[in-house]
Amino acid sequence: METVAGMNTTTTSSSSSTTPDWTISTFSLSEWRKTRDSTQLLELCHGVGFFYVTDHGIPNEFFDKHFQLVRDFFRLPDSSKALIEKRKSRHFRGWERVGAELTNNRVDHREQVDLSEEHEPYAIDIEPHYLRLDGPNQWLPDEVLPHFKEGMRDFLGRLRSVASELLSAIAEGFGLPSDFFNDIFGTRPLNYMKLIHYPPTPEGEAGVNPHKDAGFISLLVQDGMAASGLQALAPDGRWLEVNPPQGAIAVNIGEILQAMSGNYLIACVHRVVAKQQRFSSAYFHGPDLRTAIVPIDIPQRLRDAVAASPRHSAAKFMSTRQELLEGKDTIGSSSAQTYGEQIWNYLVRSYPDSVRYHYPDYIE
Ligand SMILES: O=C(O)CCC(=O)C(=O)O
Ligand SMILES: [Fe+2]
Repeated sequence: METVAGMNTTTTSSSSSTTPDWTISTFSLSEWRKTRDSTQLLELCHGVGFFYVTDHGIPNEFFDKHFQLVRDFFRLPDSSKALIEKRKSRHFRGWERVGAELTNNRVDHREQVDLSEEHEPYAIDIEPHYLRLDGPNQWLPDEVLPHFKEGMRDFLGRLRSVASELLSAIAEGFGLPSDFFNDIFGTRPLNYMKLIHYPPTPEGEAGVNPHKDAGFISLLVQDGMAASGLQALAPDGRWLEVNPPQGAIAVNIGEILQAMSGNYLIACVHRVVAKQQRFSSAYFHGPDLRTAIVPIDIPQRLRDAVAASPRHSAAKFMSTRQELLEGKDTIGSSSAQTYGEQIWNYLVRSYPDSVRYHYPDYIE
């Protein structure tokens, strides 16, 4: 069996045809630091669009402590968690109970806390309207949950560094300067994260329904090896179980990189169906909301590869709420023009009632 990045190619004796057998491969960040060779990384992001990053420098103990805090939070009574209820925040930060979120008009069976990098909010009537999403998080008082705020900020910072290094590696793979993507993050980058508690998923439902992520790339960690249920859609239409090796971080490409790379990199569709209770934290690496999503200059041979592959050339983006109401496929849209618009579309799709409450003039 010959192993190409992200793909095992087997030739069976009963047939002379070659059957690609898609897998999720590992990428060693410390190895890349030594070689600065990004070929494998680009292939992984062009293939499944999902991989495991190892040797990233964040020790296991850090994740263990993080998940102790996460479990402490979710163990609190609902009356305490409701102190930071997400519906109260016009920046869409805070806690939401199971069933509060929609993905593709289907309810997600999970409970979560949303946090972002924090900035002073803009004026309440700023235009474009999506800039109103930038602002503070909601935090529980320290006496309710000590050390939570520092712990979460620390986590956000650590994952941001790994994500930023991965973007350098991708930029170099395209023959661009190392800081190419990092330079467009601007003065108000909107990295955000979700702390998630999945109860066992009821039959016929999903912890989170199939979707592509907004932003550049997403980094996913989970508490406990056996408790996955995260699945990535392979190019052949099968769901691959995402089971990172101990200490590794699962990474997937977001819609910005798909759009900017002219679909050379693919934002992989994924979902969660949890067989047992699961805790995970997802970090979404995103720039300033004003960042324009414009195609970048990639080498001609990579453009040719997109043109030669219907899967790549026809790859789409998450449909807007309006498009879904009009009956469009769940992933049948073109790219948003800015990151702010991408995040706005996501919130309108997932939280129409909250958007109507905070921004009644901006949703039908
Ligand atoms: O829980 C996970 O591992 C993934 C969550 C996810 O895909 C998301 O929130 O976008
Ligand atoms: Fe996701």
